[in-house]
Amino acid sequence: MSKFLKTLAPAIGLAMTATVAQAHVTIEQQNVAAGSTTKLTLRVPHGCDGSATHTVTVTLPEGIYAAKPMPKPGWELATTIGAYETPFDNHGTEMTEGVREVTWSGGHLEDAWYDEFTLRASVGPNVAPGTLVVPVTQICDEGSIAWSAAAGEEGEPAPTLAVVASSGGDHGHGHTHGAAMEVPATDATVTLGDLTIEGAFSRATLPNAPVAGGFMTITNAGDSDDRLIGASSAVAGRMEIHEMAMDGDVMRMRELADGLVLPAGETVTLKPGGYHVMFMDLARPLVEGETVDVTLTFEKAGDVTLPLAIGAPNAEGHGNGHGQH
Ligand SMILES: [Cu+2]
Repeated sequence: MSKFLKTLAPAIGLAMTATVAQAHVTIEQQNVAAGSTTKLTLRVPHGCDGSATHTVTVTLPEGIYAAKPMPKPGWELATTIGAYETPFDNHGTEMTEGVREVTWSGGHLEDAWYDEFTLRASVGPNVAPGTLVVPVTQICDEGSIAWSAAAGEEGEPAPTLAVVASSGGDHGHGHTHGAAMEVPATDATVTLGDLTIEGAFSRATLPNAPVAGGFMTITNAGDSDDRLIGASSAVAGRMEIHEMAMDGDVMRMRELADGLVLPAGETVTLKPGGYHVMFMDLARPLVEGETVDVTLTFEKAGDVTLPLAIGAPNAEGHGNGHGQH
């Protein structure tokens, strides 16, 4: 019996390591607008299989320009300059080269600790909406991890950045509102008592992504307020109702514990960067082009199940097709 337990112990230890390794190096900022200048925060949640990290290198993809890394106390900063495939118009000055790689080295980040590595950069105005892969190499006292695999590739997943369409000149730099990405629509309009729900969509997720947002427009034509108090789906272990709010200069989401109020006679829009229903503990990735059923629970109107169209990872809204207005 004791022999059996000894054999089991390493297996259990291995399983726990595998669970911890699910946390990946990621970029905090989820969506950046073409033509904007943005802060990019690399999050390093663990070392290399227990070993402390001493070096972090990020390779900036084509389309990311004029990068300026933030120095970190206790770490040496080095950059590699290289040519841009497409020159960048930096406020009237053509830049043909710039920082393509940033390395923070000589630090000491224990496996049990967490740290962030920051830079500021511009996204080219002509970068097409889509996913930019931002490879990171993490070097530890023992071993290293190449966070370099694109979605569907073998290996550790690279951090990614979703580029959304520029909102045009009138909103200034850094805004991601009003982006024009559209989703293959289900065109489902669902009514439930006085409520009309339209344009329900979500976004494709990367493999192993734990969460996703669900978005829609809800109109309450009645003369009393209602409230969205719950949601559920077969693809999520559980769901919550969230809002986005500024925390300092960082946008964060938080749960609306009392639900989302739907005032009488008004329309409330759940959209990226605002209110959303949150798929937690995703059972599988959401795949572009699919639909998933979600059941919404309202305080007064009761329950309704409706399909959400899964759009691109950076989808900003529900539409009737590309380029139509
Ligand atoms: Cu959320």
